[in-house]
Amino acid sequence: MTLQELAQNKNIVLQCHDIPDADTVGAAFALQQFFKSKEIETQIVYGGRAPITKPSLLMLIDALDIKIDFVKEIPANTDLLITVDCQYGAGNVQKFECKNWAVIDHHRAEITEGNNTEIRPTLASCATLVWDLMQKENYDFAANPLVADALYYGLFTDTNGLAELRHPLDRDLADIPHNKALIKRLKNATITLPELKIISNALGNENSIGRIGLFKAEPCDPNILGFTSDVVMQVNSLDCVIVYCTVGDMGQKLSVRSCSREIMASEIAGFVCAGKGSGGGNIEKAGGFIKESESYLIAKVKEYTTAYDLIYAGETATNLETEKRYRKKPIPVGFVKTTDMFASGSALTVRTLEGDIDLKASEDIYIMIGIEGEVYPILKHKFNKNYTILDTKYESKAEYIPTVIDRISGDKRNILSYAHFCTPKDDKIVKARQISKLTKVFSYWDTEKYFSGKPGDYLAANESDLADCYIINGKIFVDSYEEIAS
Ligand SMILES: [Mn+2]
Repeated sequence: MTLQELAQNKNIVLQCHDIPDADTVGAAFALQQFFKSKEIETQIVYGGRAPITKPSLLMLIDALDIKIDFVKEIPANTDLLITVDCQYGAGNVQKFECKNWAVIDHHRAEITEGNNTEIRPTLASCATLVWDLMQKENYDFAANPLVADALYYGLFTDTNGLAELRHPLDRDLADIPHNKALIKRLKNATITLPELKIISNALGNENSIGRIGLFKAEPCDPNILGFTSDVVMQVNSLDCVIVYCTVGDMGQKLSVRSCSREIMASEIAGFVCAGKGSGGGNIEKAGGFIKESESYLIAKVKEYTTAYDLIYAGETATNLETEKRYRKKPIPVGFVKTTDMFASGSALTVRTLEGDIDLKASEDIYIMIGIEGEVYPILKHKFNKNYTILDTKYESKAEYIPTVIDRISGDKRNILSYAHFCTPKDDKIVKARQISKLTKVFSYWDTEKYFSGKPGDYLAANESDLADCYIINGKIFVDSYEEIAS
């Protein structure tokens, strides 16, 4: 679906979800401005039980002069109804009958029909989705700073102050120029006095499991959960914190914090929510939702505490020496010399689907691009020992190609334009074992973050240095390694 297709209609209504937040309102406002640029007038509405009371949202509406109406019905001559940050007919949005409707949303798909639906649950905010759709129409954000402010703030609020960005596109939107003074004022108008009371009650409602703090709040905005978990994370005897509240009949909304290198907040959030909702974020901060009971949530947290094997490369005995030998098939992969992209010494961030990797540009450091688009750094001498450079231009079919950003200048480059093909030399031999339990591996490379393996993945190490072990995705391993005689 493209915005250009939707712009074939005349009387368009943009509907926000009930109890609107900054993401739905900001995204609807941006869409309204897009249609305006095509000389199409639109109306922004929302239904439900109550009008907006949230102080920061009222401030946003006022500051950007957003016209939004709390309505009981939509005009009879509506040609197209677009639900924004929600899905036509879903539970969180009042259903206004309209023959022709479209959906622009980033939540899990709840509806199966509809010709005009753009639903991308991998994005952290609807603002990110609208930004992507408008970029594809070459919308001029620099000339329309209020639109940039609306989208930025939508993303900001849906990700707990950018702490729970998920997709590379979220991180790209987070870099958009915006009105810092306005965002600062909005940031400091997020709670009301009654909400402060909810926070204070939650702080006293503790039920921790070992060093994982569990705190229950009364039903409240996700912001309030995030605020509370930030405070609780400061407690010296806790490594990780989950603050949650029950919403609706049987759902739990959670905010997660971690200060331990053995627990990634995004991972425990994903673990707890797996199959029952969705959870994600980054290493230190994450959030999630499950359609399950409170006791289910507590049981999952208990399960997490024993679900993983921990391996510290070089310290933990892995017994890989007794495993089978595998030869890496000579499948071409990509590589980039960091100094081909940026001047030596530049502080770089490689933005990947799995998260950001920080590096310095150096003659000695190359970046490898695997067959699934996964990237990892490699030292030049290791590269020369293990790979032969090919003379063909690099191409990739991976879903998302990493970008590399100079952290000082903000310069952004697509890794594809600088990459070349190489093939592993025949002598890359590893010993490997399929793992049957969730496993965290701290590699030589990064002592702050671990690689997570799931059952079916492989624990492997170069035959010449068995202590330098790492995880290889099960599918990638099967595709790119073959067993050889011992
Ligand atoms: Mn949203």
